[in-house]
Amino acid sequence: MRFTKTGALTATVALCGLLAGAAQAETWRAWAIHPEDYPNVVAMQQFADEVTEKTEGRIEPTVYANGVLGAQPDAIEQVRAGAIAVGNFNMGPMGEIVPATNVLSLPFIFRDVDHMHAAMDGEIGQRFSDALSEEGLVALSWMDSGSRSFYNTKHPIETPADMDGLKFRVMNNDLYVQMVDKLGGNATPMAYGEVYQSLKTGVIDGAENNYPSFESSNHYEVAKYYSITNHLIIPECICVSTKVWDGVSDEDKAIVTEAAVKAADLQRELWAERSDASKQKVIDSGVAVNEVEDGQAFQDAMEPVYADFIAANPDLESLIRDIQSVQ
Ligand code: GTR
Repeated sequence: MRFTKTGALTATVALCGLLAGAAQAETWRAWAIHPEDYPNVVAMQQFADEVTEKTEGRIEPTVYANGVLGAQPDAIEQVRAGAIAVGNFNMGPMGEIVPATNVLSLPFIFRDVDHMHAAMDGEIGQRFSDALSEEGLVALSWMDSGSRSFYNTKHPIETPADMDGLKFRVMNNDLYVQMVDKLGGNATPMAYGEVYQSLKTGVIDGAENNYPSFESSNHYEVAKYYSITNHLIIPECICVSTKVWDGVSDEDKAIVTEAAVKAADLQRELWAERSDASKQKVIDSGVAVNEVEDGQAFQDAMEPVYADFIAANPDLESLIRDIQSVQ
């Protein structure tokens, strides 16, 4: 091949044209912690497809599943920095960044999942969205995450005394350390991706999660006792980086928001099915599932956690009371 000056010029002009075209299409990296077939990731994929289609490729999200873009606390920071555009985040690790969201990590703050939805789909959800937006995150919609219970490799937990001497992995939030401590166990904050190996090698004795996570992470292969305490019901968001959002046109903001709301609707539907299926799968595999004898004992043990939290965050007491009074 022979290069002439004009040829090189034409090629350069063509390349610039291509690059300019590419610059108009915004590629968004979307963070997701779970595997591709998990309800949240299926929903994120639907979100990505719909955004690409309806914006005619002006915004093209790509979903990175299995936490490959990093552990959750780091990914939240990356979204705030604008390096990752969007993510499906649990409010648990969010508390370290957005203090108001810690209210959602108070054990037994919601009576049940319906109570959580009633609060988050209304004015209270808006208060959390406002708090998130002050820290660089735009919450577009709220997903379900069921309720979390303890599981371990040693024996069933019937009363808080059964947690004595057991080491539990918790998500990265000091409230969970206090929670386990007040129940008599030992807590170790750890990234989700490290839990399976740590259970297997005995670095920890247990952890806590909902059925779909317990099952899809394969923790159930190692931890054969799942004890229903339902101590945490923590919502999850589809959250976009404010840094990215500020550059989006109003027309595309409307498209992205609608896609996120539809994705959350799909997630909630799939969630209900997956919870049942995961429960059945773990039971079939030989996991002993038990209801704790006295759920009230677990709730009573949380009184000092609430007292300390309110003492340290007096401005959040009214939010706690408002949530509790949602019917
Ligand atoms: C799951 C949740 C994840 C992550 C995980 C964990 O239920 O969907 O976002 O928070 O729990 O325990 O780290």
